Amino acid sequence: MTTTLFISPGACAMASHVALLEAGAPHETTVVDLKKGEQRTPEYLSVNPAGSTPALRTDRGVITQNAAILGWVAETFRERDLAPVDDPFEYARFNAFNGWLSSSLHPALGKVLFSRPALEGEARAHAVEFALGKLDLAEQHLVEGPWVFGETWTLSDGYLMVFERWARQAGLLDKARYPKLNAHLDLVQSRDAVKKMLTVEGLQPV
Ligand SMILES: N[C@@H](CCC(=O)N[C@@H](CS)C(=O)NCC(=O)O)C(=O)O
Repeated sequence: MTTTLFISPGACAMASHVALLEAGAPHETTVVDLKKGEQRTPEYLSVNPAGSTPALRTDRGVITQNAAILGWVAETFRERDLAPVDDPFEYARFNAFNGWLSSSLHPALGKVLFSRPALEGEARAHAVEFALGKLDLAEQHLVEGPWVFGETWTLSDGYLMVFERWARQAGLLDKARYPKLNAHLDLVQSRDAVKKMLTVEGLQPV
């Protein structure tokens, strides 16, 4: 089965893109240019009525949400050891972390980076502090190091990388305040699947 992943280069769909590459899953990518508003064309809305990327078209229909796509990839390609799918407790922790990225870290950083019109003054300062607080939580409590779940790499590492890249590009990933997250980003970007994803999306390591 070949799937089609709808991506926007550099956006959060990088997490699902890395997952397919780590799995060795046969797939194609289709670019949805968010700057041109292609996520709101009738053609794309027929794929994902929510008008956001990623979306993964499979032979059974479309899956949206990075967290769900990561779970689907991990379960479909079990033999690749992409997540602790055979241990209900550890798998719940994997899903909890991905849910936190989706519902907490992503919106907090997204507000700083993508608010239109751009935030200014006190509003921006407040949004930055809020986002830094989320990164503090990851640094101090959620990420074990060197990978999110200690010695074992999982698909959560590719998902966290998205937000570490955004934070570093925005000058928010201070090396002294976030040593673990900085080391994690460098480690993730050295993986072959991640290098391939960056090449396909026309990006560079940051
Ligand atoms: N929680 C969703 C977030 C999806 C999302 O917000 N994607 C952004 C790109 S990072 C998007 O497509 N935005 C387009 C828009 O809001 O118009 C997921 O992880 O899949």
